Amino acid sequence: MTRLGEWLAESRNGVFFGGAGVSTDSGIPDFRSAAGLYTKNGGDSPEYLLSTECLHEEPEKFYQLYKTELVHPQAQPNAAHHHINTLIEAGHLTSVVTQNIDGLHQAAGTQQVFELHGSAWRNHCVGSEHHPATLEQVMAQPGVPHCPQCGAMVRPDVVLYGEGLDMDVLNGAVNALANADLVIVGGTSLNVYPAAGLLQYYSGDRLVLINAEPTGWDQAANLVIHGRLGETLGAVIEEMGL
Ligand code: CNA
Repeated sequence: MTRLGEWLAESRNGVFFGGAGVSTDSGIPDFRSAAGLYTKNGGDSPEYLLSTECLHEEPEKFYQLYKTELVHPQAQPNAAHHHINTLIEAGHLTSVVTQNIDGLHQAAGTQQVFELHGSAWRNHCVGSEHHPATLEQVMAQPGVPHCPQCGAMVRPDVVLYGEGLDMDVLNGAVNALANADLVIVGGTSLNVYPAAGLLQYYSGDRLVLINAEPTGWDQAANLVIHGRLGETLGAVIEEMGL
């Protein structure tokens, strides 16, 4: 058996920690690989275009990028989301900590998901009443969406550059990582903080990194696999007979 297969088979409390690379096979581009967002948008940086400053000062610009590049309501979970859910159902992993905002782990059946950066599927207006809005309502209006009830701009419940993480989500993720007997990190360049820094709460010796490219955390991991997530997890699940 491979080392990953052995560790997963022994794990009862594992956590999967992921990023945009988990969803690339669903047709959602990530930020930092060759075809990602960071190689496009010549002028403004993605950090500015996805910041709270841009949302409030140039909402048209924000929504232009957000609606065309970041949000893909038709996307379906891919093999990686399904394999992770299989490992949860088999009792080897307990939860997912994700930087993604696409809701695809839940679409694959996973219930315990700590969405560090929120979800595109939840939205509210910036008026004093914070009326909720659906993603459908956001996407149906051209350009900047407005609240049908009060007319204020609608914004997604996602954590933009310049904003802090939700404390309940953060505490849940920290707790899961601190109690984990194995952590599999997959499909993330681990460049975005504070999310990447949460890995420091895992104090065990089974930190596994699965990523298409090297990351700055490769030296800190106990096992590094440079490969595609769907295929790597598919092979290990087969090996485990799941
Ligand atoms: P990133 O910085 O773009 O890194 C993604 C990493 O995944 C890269 O190192 C790729 O090499 C790797 N990768 C891509 N596809 C695969 C694959 N199939 N198998 C294995 N590795 C792969 O993205 P991060 O998540 O690290 O950055 C954090 C940002 C990106 C968060 O704030 C996210 O909200 C944001 N984001 C989210 C989505 C989404 O919700 N699907 C999409 C794009 C960006």
